[in-house]
Amino acid sequence: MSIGIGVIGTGWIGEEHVRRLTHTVAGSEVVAVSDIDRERAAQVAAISGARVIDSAEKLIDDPDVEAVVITSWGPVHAEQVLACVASGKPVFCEKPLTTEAADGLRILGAEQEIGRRLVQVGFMRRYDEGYRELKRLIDDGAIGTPLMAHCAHRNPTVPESYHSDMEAQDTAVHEIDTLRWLLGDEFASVQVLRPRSTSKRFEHLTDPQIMLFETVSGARVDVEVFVNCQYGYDIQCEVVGETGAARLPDPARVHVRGGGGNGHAVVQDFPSRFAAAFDVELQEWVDAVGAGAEPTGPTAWDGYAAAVVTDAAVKALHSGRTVPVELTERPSFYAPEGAVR
Ligand code: NAD
Ligand code: ISE
Repeated sequence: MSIGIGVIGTGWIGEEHVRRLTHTVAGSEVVAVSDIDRERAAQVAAISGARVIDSAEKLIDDPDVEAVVITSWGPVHAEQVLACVASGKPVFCEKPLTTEAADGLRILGAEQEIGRRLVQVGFMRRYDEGYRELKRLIDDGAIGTPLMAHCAHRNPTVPESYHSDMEAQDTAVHEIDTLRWLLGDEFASVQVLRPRSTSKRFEHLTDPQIMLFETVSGARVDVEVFVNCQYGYDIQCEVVGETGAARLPDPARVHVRGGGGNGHAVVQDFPSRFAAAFDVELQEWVDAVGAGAEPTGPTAWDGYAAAVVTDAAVKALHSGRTVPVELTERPSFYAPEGAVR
């Protein structure tokens, strides 16, 4: 028996997830899609033979839809997630859960009121084999207590609609979630530095940015966000502990010597860099939904905590100051480690 899934937002990643849920993930069937761009929705619906439904609200209420995947734009996630929770349906929401932390708090309240965790957030790096190995090493004490982490998040280019706040809200949000999970620590403050801007950006964009975080236990994390690096999709992460350092591996690529060089090709985009992670992420979500269990991945708390940090990073970018990260007390409903592996 397959789970009937409704997908809201049939843009770039919506289409990817419809393909994945149709051809790769076992136990799922995309039965309905919705997008404000109806023509686009119809094209994507054809991948799985799904119905096109006029609005997100109607899709959520549709009796054939047993669970919802939200892949619309970040600023509209909050209301759509709240509608899913109100209907008692499990919902997988692409990151960011909300672009503002206040909306995340509303989602935490709604889930607690209904008394069941229904929300999973699409922080897919937790499903990447390299990051999982890093996490195992840190948890096993292989590098001692973590003191620092150095990260880089480089995209080749971004569209003109991408703006400076999105370097935190849309891009560094991945490192923010991943480092909370890897270190088992919350962020306490953030400062944002503006290096010389690249001439390859759209004029309105501050790029690159360097985000400097301090965690509650005093570790330091630096994240270089550079979304017009031109040469490829490059994700770097090194965690330095008291007795060793552990670095995220580059994706497996054949090493070539010759033609005056000695190295391997750089991955060009995030779909190929994290394809396997997306597959595992959605399979585990479908398995949990199919079993009638609560989701096992990143929770609404994780989505809220990330949004508090990105709110602070946006303030830090505009003010030039170090901004504190102020989380509300974690409700016992979200276990101390949440669903974090
Ligand atoms: P996109 O612009 O290609 O697609 C978004 C779609 O949502 C568009 O078709 C738009 O018409 C639709 N939409 C907007 N408002 C809507 C509404 N109210 N109801 C229904 N549809 C609506 O964007 P994208 O790149 O596919 O990104 C979508 C989301 O996925 C974003 O939150 C983004 O951050 C996230 N994302 C995550 C990853 C990842 O690595 N996990 C990668 C890419 C995108
Ligand atoms: C995009 O939305 C993603 O989530 C990608 O993983 C990230 O690399 C990119 O910067 C975002 O815009």
